[in-house]
Amino acid sequence: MRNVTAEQAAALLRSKDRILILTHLNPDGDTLGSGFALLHALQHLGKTARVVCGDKIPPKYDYMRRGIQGEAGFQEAFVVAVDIADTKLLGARLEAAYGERVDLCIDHHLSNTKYADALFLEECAATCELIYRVITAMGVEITPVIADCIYTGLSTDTGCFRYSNVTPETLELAADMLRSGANFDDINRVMFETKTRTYLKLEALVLDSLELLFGGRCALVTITQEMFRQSGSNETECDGIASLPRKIEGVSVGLTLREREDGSFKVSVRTYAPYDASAICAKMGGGGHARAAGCEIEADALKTGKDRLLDAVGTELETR
Ligand SMILES: [Mn+2]
Repeated sequence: MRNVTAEQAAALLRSKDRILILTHLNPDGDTLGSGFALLHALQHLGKTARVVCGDKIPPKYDYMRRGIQGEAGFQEAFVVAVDIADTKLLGARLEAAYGERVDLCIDHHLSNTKYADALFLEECAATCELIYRVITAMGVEITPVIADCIYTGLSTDTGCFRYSNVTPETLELAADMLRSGANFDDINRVMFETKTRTYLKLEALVLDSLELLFGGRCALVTITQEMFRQSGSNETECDGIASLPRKIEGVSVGLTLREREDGSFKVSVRTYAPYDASAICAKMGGGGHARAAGCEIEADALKTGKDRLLDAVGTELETR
């Protein structure tokens, strides 16, 4: 593994063709915005590229695909991962195929496991900030669709510019994307306002599962497969739920446990300063950012997994 700059990443991409862009499981606005912005930029340079994801990409992101040319018979010659801290986040199928052969990774997670041959890593609000720097270093103009993609990553990874990860540079880049024609009002509505009916039903069930712990300083909600069945919702609609527990007055650590089909649980941890979500998740073999991180609980180990998680939370609340 070698660390590279935006300019070096751009030079690398310029020298390659047939570029496969990997995005993470449970895809969000940042991994998809990064992937599709890069894909559009590469197409501009006359290259073929494709974005893939181990999960189905929700249709609300379809606007990122406008102007993409089909690439029948595409056979990748260079593999790029965007916004992916660990090859586990590719999902089993893509990890088996590409986990050991990622040529370039562009990422903003300090917990990155350095699996790629070349790594462009800086801590910032969204991987889209880094993608913007790579695209401009490649000499590609920011078209309206690229602006839409980058704006989406910036806004979704910052809770619409509300979280502490926002810097003056984040806001300046967002302003630049508006100048380049980003449909920010439509994007904000789709990402932050619009809820499906099935999601609202799910949210009601999830709120019923709420547990307040550590004297109300920690809140935990659980999403089960049964709740998906009852509400008609599914995991692609769960983005917003992780931020729910932390909204409760007095809560500094919010935990969301989401059951997968195989019975394992995905844990999302959201904190307020000074509590470190990535420190909590590191003790569970996971990682992420200071205020937003994730880890796993194995199938059939819910009780012990939850105990370990709450131990980690307790330590964090006591020692900070
Ligand atoms: Mn991200």
